[in-house]
Amino acid sequence: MTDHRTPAPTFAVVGHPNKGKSSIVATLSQNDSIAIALEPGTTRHSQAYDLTVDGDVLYTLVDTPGFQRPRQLLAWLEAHSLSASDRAETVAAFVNQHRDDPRFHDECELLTPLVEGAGIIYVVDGSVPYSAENESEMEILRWTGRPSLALINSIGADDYSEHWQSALGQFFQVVRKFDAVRAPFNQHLSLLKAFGQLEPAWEQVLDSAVLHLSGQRAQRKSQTARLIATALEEMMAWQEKRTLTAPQSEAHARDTLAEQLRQRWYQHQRKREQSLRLAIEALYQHHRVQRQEAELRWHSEHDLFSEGSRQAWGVSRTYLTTAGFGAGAIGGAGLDAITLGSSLGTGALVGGLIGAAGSYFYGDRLTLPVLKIGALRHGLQTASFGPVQDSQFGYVVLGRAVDHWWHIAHRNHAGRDPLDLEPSDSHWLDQLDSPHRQVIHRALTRCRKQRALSSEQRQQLAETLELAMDLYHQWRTAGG
Ligand SMILES: Nc1nc2c(ncn2[C@@H]2O[C@H](COP(=O)(O)OP(=O)(O)OP(=O)(O)O)[C@@H](O)[C@H]2O)c(=O)[nH]1
Ligand SMILES: [Mg+2]
Repeated sequence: MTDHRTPAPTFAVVGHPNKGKSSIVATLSQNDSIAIALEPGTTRHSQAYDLTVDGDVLYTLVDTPGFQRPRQLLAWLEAHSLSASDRAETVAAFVNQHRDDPRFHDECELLTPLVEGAGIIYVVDGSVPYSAENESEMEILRWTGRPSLALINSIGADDYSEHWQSALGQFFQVVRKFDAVRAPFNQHLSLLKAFGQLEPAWEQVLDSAVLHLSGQRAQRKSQTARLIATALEEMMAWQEKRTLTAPQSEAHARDTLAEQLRQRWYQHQRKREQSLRLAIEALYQHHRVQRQEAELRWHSEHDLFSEGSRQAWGVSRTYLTTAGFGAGAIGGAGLDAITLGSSLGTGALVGGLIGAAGSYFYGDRLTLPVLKIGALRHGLQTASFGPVQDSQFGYVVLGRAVDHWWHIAHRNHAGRDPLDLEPSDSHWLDQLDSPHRQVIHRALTRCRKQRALSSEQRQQLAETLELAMDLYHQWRTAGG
């Protein structure tokens, strides 16, 4: 727990205009609502952002406007200071006297949190050369007497960080490289540890912040696994039903009905998938992720039900045979029982069909649900569409969900690029061992037969999905 006797430290993120100050604040406070833009002068006022975990504020970051007139400000300080011992007071006096002076609006905004006791995070752009202009800024910051750290954030492609390192080292206790957009989570943590080194009173608070954030990250992963498990359960079992008042004997009427129910079924599945996306994004405090298109057309060429989607996300035949089901090829006679496209060559079918517990699934193709019309009872008939007839659909949903999770979990809050989810061409789930494959496969099969999972089975599925997520991460980071 956070020690409530020690207040959470506050850091003011300061520097030249347009060097990534707001980006650093967004990433370290996990807040994607902060304005970040190409134009200098985007941030006009100082604004504090808390990082909270379970209601505890772990630290506060203050986003500030950039220095506009550092030389004039430094000249004023030098003219008004009597000795080195009154420098911090001289800075405070400057702010007091210039609060309403429009020429020094930005300087007063950025110095105020420092006068009030914040630590300093000075941000520079390592992709442009060091310039003497920065010296006045660094000198002013030194005058405040506050604990300070410099971050070299790289906006462009060039690298001048070594020059920066030696210059910054003369003014700041700690100098670190930190890319607001790309720095991985463990670098966020090591940066927090570095903040703790600035002042003895902050060390323990920031060490505990690191623990809290690591714990939160692990928890978010488990929660994601549960969210995916629930979505899979619902989507596998989903059925559109309608009660018919007149018997649907005519082929034309049946086709129309099938089309209506099919549309509704697809729409429901797409919406359910979208709500899963949003739930995972909310869990990671990403509220403004831009996807390429409107919800239902999201990644339309890899739509939930397309052949491309199946190829990208479905599992292989080999996978299915090792999911623990009695595998056996069925001869041509069995084919009529399944709604397969006629385009499939016989060669592709050999060994491809697996009979399991009275159901069929075909590893190389997504079998779509069909319209069923029940027997006439009391003058009424029920028409139904769904659930899916095989589990391949579940693997597609799972693959897409895990991929989306991974991108969200590794997205910094300074990121403003649209999220483009490229389908994978590798069956990463092949890394999963046979017992765990069985857990997933049994759950999917159970759900599509509309038998509810017990709470134990649900828990087991979520734990297995979490393992699958780890494997996905390993596959990704191994350069897959
Ligand atoms: N590639 C890359 N771009 C960055 C990074 N940090 C900032 N930028 C870009 O640099 C520009 C300025 O970023 P801001 O975070 O708004 O900079 P700022 O210092 O707050 O700017 P002002 O508020 O105008 O003083 C934006 O276009 C950002 O997208 C980074 O780490 N990598
Ligand atoms: Mg800004």
